[in-house]
Amino acid sequence: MASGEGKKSKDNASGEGKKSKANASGGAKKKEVKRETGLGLTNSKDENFGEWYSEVVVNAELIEYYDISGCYILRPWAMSIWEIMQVFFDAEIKKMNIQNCYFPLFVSPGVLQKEKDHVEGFAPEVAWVTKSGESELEVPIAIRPTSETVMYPYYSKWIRGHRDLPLKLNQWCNVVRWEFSNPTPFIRSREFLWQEGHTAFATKAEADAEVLDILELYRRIYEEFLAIPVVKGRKSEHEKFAGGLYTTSVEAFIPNNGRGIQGATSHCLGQNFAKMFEINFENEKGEKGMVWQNSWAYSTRTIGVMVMVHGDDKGLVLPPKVASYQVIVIPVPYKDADTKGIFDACAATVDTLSKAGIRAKADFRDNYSPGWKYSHWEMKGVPLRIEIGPKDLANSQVRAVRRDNSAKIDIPSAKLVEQVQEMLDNIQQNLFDIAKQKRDASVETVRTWDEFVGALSQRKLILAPWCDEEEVEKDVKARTKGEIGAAKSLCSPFDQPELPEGTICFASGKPAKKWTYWGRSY
Ligand code: 87F
Repeated sequence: MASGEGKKSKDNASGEGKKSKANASGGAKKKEVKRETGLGLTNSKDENFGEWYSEVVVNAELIEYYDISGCYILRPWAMSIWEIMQVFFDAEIKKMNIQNCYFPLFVSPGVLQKEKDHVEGFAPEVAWVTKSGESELEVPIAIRPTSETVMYPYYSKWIRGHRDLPLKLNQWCNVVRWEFSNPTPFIRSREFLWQEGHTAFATKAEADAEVLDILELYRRIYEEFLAIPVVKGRKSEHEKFAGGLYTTSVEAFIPNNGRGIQGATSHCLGQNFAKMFEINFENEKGEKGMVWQNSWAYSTRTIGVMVMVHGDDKGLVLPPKVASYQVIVIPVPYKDADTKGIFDACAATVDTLSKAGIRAKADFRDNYSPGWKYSHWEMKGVPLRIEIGPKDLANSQVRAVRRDNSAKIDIPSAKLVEQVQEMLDNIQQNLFDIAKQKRDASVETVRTWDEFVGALSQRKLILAPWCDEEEVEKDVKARTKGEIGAAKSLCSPFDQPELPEGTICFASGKPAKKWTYWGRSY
């Protein structure tokens, strides 16, 4: 790795662009650690968001820090969330006749630089292999930051006639971008996992349709799986992928620090890459044409957004749809209780739930108390806890406790599956509803520059009428530059409020063309 940077930095997620000095002033913000168990968080989400995030991802056993800054170990608890989303997305794209493939991790310098415009701005982030053992490589080799330049020479080779189209490939892989600003687990890391889709069509109409079909899948990942509301929209010329024609995205919002976050992108590349890589085909009439291309991706960033949106002061809160255990069953034997009976009831509960397709697990460890287990599984965000003690055994019932709102109910054993399923569905819906309430409460519609600046200082997600001029966006960035980062456009929502004739741009005073979301962002 040419960058040779191995120093350990303590990452944070405050999104304030600098390290927050955690509790330097005497720990007034610290909550007392539960010393007896070692469980519990020392930082609170509302008071010290960045430190809280760093603590949650580690204490919930999602990640472990690594000795290379910006690189993180994804532990099974994180990987299982990724896999659940992967199973969904992979099946959906297969229904669309998109096929999986795998291209190499390494890129030769010639190929990487072929599409200059696209690589230029990103060049500082490309990591290079320069040595093998002690000897310098004759030609250094780049590590893929994305795979356009890796794949498209072969698209040129494989596509000859209209019968070779559409060509629709996807790969699940890792990419490396040697970021220098504020690394944050899941949100901005130097290596991350994603899927990247790269498709080629005979017509623009087909490409346009696919851009939106994929974007809808991304919306579903966020809203249906992660219980996070997103806005679908189009990126400005300034914020789009420079190598493409236009970029669409799903945008989420973190109310605690007032930052927007791009959740996933679906680009129409137009014919830019086709020109560069000579991806041509002959149509039915024997005429030559250039393909229309798309590319699209979502990454492990999804998991970070989920932690930020739903987590609380007890730790992670997992939406049931992505929880690897949806139910944790904990035996609560008292001194003289029928311990074997209780353990058997726990095992039977897991068995019944599992047979019904509910992901359940019992914690039979005998070196931890029930209280410790409660805290442990709360920290890990398991949606539903089932406790079984002597009274429950006697009454043929179990006690269920929700992670999202701590509500407790007794469920008769005969109605176990039905009621647990109903509670899980309620938790999923409740998490989405609360996240949407908070997001919506953060939206502020403004019409003037003064209102814009006021809303920005209150960490709002700002909806403003805009003239859609690139120079004006650059000006907004320049005028809002400061300690905690400049404001930029997030997207112009597809779902546009009415824009009455004569509405003027909040920043330039020129006629407004569209409503656009603005804010600070990750
Ligand atoms: C970093 C280094 C080199 C982003 C980079 O969004 C190149 C790039 O091209 C780069 N960071 N990008 C843009 C990626 C565009 C596009 N690629 C396929 C996607 C979706 C998946």
